[in-house]
Amino acid sequence: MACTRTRWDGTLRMIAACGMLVALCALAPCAQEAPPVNYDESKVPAYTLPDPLKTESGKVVASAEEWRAVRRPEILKLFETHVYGKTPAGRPAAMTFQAFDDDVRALGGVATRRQVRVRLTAGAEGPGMDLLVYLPNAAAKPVPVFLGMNFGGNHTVHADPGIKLATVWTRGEGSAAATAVEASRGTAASRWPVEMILSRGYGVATVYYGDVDPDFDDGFKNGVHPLFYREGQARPEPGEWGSIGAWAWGLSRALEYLLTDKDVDGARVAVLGHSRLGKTALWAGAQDERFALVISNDSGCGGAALSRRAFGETVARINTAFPHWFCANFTKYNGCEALCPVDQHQLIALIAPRPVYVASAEKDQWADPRGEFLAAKGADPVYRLLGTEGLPSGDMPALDTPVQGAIGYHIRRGGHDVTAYDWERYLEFADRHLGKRS
Ligand code: GTR
Repeated sequence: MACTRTRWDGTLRMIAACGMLVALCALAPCAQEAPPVNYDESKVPAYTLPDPLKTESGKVVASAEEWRAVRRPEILKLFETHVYGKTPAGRPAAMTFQAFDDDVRALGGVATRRQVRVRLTAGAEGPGMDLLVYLPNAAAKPVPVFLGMNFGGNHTVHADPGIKLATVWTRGEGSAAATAVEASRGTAASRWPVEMILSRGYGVATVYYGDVDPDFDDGFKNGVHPLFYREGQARPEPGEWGSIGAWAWGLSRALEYLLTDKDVDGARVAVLGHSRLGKTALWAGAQDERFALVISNDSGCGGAALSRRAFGETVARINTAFPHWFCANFTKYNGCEALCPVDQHQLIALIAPRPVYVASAEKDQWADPRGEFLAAKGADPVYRLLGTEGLPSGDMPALDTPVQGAIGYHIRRGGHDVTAYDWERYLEFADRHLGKRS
């Protein structure tokens, strides 16, 4: 017998609907057909969030020590097993950084531009990634840096002709075999206000996510996954990493370059991302505590939004449209989010006590702005246990009215995008938490 969801009548009543749901769903898969998309708040199912401050054995976590020693590792493992899959540990032994560009008079003299080939294998033929870094010439070094992946190739973040064109599959340029073209230089520049970031004393670093794993479902034949296959293994196991896990891993490798750059303050690197790359930034920040600050821009389902609300994009829809993003185990929760032992507020809690910012957009209902706010709020008890001010507002703030504590949140006017408004908030938040050198 398969589970059928009853969220349409506004109540989950999972036990009634599924009959001995927990027992049965452990044996039988949930219904895989995607129900209609719900955008009606009154039809959000009743749900209970897993308590981030109660251990799997039911013990209340009452101290920072217990959080660190017991509960945090438990939650991390649950996300590895059920959502993103487990990532191979650490950096590849053969990883090297090969700088191929260092222009101290870039962008009309305001920036130093560095480009580095991060080789992940001993031979040049294996997957590797190009890291683009701009540092503000006017600021005292070392500087804090924002690091994020981009969707279209490094050359799309700025029209600067010195940026190397992406060489592997480029999203949105025709076919899966397309490579980057000159005409696409600067096409994502509105999402990367490089001069504004530099003028505030920060550096900015980016990597094209397709360098780490091209974003299509090829059974994990390309990208970094095969580098870690055991003898005879052809694809990740159900509890091993998907593409989001790989992209997050790539961000940690990029951070490792930044830690070697004397002009970068490696203790003040913020990781950020938009949409699927916002999901990626959260997972990177949750796993890798070297990231000092984490920013999720419109990350939605499988990112900052609570899965149990099933509002807008759902687990079933995301796993169907993007079967390569999460681990195969995550499909068990298609239509049965309440059975997943974690929800996304606990992903945010894994970042505690480091500052985290969750941003939503009014017209981005697919990403469930309220679910993103409620996940930030759901992480608040952990932030408070660890001695921070947490999220300073218990109620969802009005449009364009940011709240900023150790957890920041805003919902701005407009749609699914990264805008100057978002960046202004991130810079304020970073000033507050990472400080600036004079
Ligand atoms: C959508 C997807 C979202 C979000 C977005 C993006 O198609 O449903 O989860 O990740 O793509 O990354 O732009």
